[in-house]
Amino acid sequence: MDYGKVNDIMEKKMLDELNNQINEEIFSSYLYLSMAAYFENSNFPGFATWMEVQAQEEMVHAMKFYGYVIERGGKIDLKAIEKPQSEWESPVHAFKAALEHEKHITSRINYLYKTAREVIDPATEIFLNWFVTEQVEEEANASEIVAKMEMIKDAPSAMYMLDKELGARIPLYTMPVAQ
Ligand code: OFO
Repeated sequence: MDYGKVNDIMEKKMLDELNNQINEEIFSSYLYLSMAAYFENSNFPGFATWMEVQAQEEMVHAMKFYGYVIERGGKIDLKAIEKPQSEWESPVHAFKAALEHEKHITSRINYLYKTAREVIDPATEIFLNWFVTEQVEEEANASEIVAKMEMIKDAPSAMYMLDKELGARIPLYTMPVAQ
């Protein structure tokens, strides 16, 4: 009986796209770090903290793809990271850009999922499930912040409160104390 492709060797197309995703996730981290720096310079330390934690999360995403490629015996192919934008017109413009970026990442994850189906790679499909769920949360978080900012319309005291609220986000890790 012909079972089709049932071995465990990853298709080149799948491997290439997983390697591209490592780059996408590291770029996401870079972009959010750039937004964190923009907020620091604009005197919104809470928004900066939120973006810094977001940048940490994106590195974790990159490492999940990295670890998975290695686990499957694939070759890691790291590419150059694009320079991110460094200035935005206002905080709401930056968060809108973050939301648009998350929508782009969702379309990338969906494309990876489609590719896994095409090349009959159920292990990768299952691996991607976590990211499918994560993207729903990522878009919802950014969209909620944009909605709040649009409601506030730059009113200074409300922006101050929102900055405080977002600044309560807990970092995934803190820098070790210098020896
Ligand atoms: Fe923001 O989820 Fe990864 O990129």
